[in-house]
Amino acid sequence: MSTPEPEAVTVTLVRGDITRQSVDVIVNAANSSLLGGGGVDGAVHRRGGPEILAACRELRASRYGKGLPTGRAVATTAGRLDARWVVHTVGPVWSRGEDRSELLASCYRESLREAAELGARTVAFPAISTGIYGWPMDDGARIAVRTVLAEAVAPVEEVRFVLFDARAYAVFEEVLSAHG
Ligand code: AR6
Repeated sequence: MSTPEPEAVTVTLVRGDITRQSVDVIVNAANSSLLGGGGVDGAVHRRGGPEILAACRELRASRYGKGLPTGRAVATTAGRLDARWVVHTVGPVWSRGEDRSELLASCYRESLREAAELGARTVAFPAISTGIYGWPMDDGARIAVRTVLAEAVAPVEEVRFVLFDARAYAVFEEVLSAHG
């Protein structure tokens, strides 16, 4: 008996605002509180409306009383966004003295697992931890691309990295082309 080949996921790059994407899942670069913040998180709640925050509050009152741990992911409604779900994940804060790469990889892996369980085909990611959390863009891009190529499974068909500015886009483009 032969083992079926894993379906290759298509990785695409887009420059822009992740909250403007039409996909099944928009991944939010959240914090442990799940109650909002700046950057992607602020934009997701602003544009997605109060339904998302209400769902996050429910998660805090039930499964995540102490907050969502770093490296983990959880789904809610996408509210008014043009998506079916928002998957919230908590990236690690960059540290010069401590290697937290595995936690950053875990964000991508756990978000993809959550997306696949929901039945998502298309998933949009921001460059997690590379904003307010201070992760260097080149290293963040390497971890993101490597983890997505290794971990994305059916029914996920397309993973779209949505990069806010030209520099982030260029860095991801270079890392992606290095993977052939
Ligand atoms: N669309 C796409 N990318 C964006 C957008 C957007 N609308 N806004 C920012 N970026 P960040 P983090 C880029 O700070 O570093 C929040 O307060 C940004 O340029 O959103 O994981 C949370 O509540 C950067 O490259 O997330 C946490 O407290 C990348 O997205 C904390 O920030 C991630 O930047 C999380 O920090």
